[in-house]
Amino acid sequence: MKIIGQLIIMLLFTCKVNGGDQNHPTVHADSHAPIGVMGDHLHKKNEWMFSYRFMRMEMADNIQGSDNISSEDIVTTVPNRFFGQPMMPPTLRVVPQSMTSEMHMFGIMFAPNDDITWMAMLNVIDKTMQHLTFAGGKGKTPLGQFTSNSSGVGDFKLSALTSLYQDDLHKIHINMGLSFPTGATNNTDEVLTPMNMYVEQRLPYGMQVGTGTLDLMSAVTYSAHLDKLNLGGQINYTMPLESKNDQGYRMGDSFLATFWGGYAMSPKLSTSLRLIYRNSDKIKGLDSHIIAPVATADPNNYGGNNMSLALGINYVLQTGMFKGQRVALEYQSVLRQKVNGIQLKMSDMLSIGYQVSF
Ligand SMILES: [Cu+2]
Repeated sequence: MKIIGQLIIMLLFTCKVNGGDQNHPTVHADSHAPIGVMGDHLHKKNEWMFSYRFMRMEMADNIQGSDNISSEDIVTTVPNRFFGQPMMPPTLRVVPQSMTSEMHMFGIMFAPNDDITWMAMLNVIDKTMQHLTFAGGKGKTPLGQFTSNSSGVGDFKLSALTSLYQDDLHKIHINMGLSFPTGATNNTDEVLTPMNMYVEQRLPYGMQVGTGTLDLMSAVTYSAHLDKLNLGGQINYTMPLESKNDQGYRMGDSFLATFWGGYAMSPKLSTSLRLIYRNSDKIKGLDSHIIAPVATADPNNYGGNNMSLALGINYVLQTGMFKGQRVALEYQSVLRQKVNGIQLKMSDMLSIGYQVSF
């Protein structure tokens, strides 16, 4: 957190030096999409933008498909796909209870000309999962709880944004990018086994901070401004370009569609409402180091779809040394979800962001 504080101070200072230009156009609060949307705008020739976003996502309780399932039902009825291997019981014995994912996202945008804007992003990720282990090979007796933690730098992303159409009212652009496998896929932590031993193990897929594959990211974005009202939408598709990573698997393709509307109460302040639909496939392949009687160790228990609604607020500072800097917040809540197999239930997501261009 200290490093982030220093970085923000550095950015503020940079802006004071470069942002003093009185010819710089006034930035309005509603000139960008809600803060949870990535790559929603292009820049003018020679413009730079730095952004920092903090995202926090909470998950709790388990669902099978879209129905709740208790920890006791999981450990007595759900088969363990590793049954038959040494020390592996016939049913699952460890149940995730909750998960918190935090991301610090650093982004840079630069436009060498009016037709193309480059965007680079790097995330620092921190994931924590609470588990409940049940005693022995069968039964409903809890043994104890344990927490897994995994953190590090995620996958580095580089995209190019190009305008397809633009008039006074509407804009359409496409994003094409690559996600490079800079994030780790082999993080480990101590886990409590049903035999009451603490063992250092490779953490399941969802606890890793990278995908391990080179991924293609594509998106098309539409936005419109009508006086105090702004509307927009973005459709994203991400797919791995490799059939498997060094560990032997690949993440599923993912699709995201989002639509938003914003209202500017003043040039400084705007609010937004956004609908988000996500769909992702299960993991293909298997990491032979991930073997445990827990749902997260099975590649079939990944992917699914969900629909969320987000409320956002944007504020732009328009005078003084902070001129043109934008701070924004977006709070997302899941309306409905359906998962492949058994997974923790997504609940809320909070995004806080800071953007400055010069
Ligand atoms: Cu930008």
